[in-house]
Amino acid sequence: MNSLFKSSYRAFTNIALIKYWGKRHEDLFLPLTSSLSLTLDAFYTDTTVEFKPNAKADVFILDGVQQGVELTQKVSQFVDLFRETAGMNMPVTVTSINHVPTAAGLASSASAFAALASACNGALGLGLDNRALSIYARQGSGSATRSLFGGFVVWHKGEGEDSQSSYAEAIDDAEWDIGMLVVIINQQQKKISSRVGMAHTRDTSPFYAMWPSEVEKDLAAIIPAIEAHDFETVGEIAEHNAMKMHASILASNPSFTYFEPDSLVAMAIVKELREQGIACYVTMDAGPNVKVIGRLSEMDQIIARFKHDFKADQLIVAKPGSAPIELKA
Ligand code: 2P0
Repeated sequence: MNSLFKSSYRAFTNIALIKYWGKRHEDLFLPLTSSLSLTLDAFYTDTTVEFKPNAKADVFILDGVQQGVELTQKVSQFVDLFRETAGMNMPVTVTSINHVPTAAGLASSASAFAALASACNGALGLGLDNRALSIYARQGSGSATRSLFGGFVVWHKGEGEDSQSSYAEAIDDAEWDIGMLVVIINQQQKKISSRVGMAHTRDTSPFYAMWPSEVEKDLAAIIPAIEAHDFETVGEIAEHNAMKMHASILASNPSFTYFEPDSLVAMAIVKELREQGIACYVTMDAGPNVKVIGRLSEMDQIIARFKHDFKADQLIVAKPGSAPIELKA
């Protein structure tokens, strides 16, 4: 519903094919490298923002539960970016429903901050475009930058400490034969958040020195492959990029990993499918869940094989998703 000072948006999560792992500026959420993702339709956050001139304080309700001081403050600080832009200071009530297994490596923060940025823009009538909103979303969570667009999206790292130069851009609508099978291995909160994990990797992993140049190479190779709809090259580059990120994480000191035994089971299945002539590839984020990049036209065969080792409710097919959409009453 959208009335005076009120607006609702749905934003979709995204999964990086070329990962963001490490910041050069913590407070501004400026990344060390650019990254590239595919927005997915199956995981999203619905958020309503309402500014209330007579309210006493900000309120944040997530999945029907009013949140405590810590999370509310996080939301308040983010909304402050918009209140400053609008030159007003009205309290806000933010109501969100997450259709994403929270903090299980499915980037709920990506859809959450993209939806919140879009709804703040709508509620305050600021008229910012999605590129401008991606700069706001970035300051909530890095991966949220990319959820302001649909299909394949690049997040440009930008220059120096210039916040305005680090934004997202859509490069391809992904309306071809590509999607993801998300294999839910564990829905529990992850033990080491991305924020902590990426700083630890950057600061202690000797392999991290190679990461920025590997990302540059992978981006330069994957963008033309996406433009050519070359599924196999896209998948190969994405899988290799994810493994390089996880190898760099493993080489941290003290070492850690997001892999769990079933993550390795899923990876072995993907190799087996490839040997049988079904091209599919693995990517993984800051959690144990495995995302299988596959042709939508071959998903039934991929799922049939996964069902030997996983339950049906652990397997979710996602098609490419869109930019945030306004929810009207
Ligand atoms: C990505 N991930 O590119 C990478 C790959 C997880 C692994 O972005 O500190 O929640 O809020 O910027 O965005 C997850 O990290 O971290 C993430 P912050 P974020 O999708």
